[in-house]
Amino acid sequence: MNIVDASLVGLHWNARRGTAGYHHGADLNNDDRVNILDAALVGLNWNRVASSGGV
Ligand SMILES: [Ca+2]
Repeated sequence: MNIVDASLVGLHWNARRGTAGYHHGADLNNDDRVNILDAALVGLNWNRVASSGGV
């Protein structure tokens, strides 16, 4: 997680899967929405590599 991940979450904030604003890279917990839970994951995993392999 780094500034790129944080930027993706910000750019795609509140987007849902299937909409134009959605980006898989911003949906860190894969719940089909980009929201506070994804932002929290960025904070928790700052400077760590995502176990899922990332984007
Ligand atoms: Ca999410």
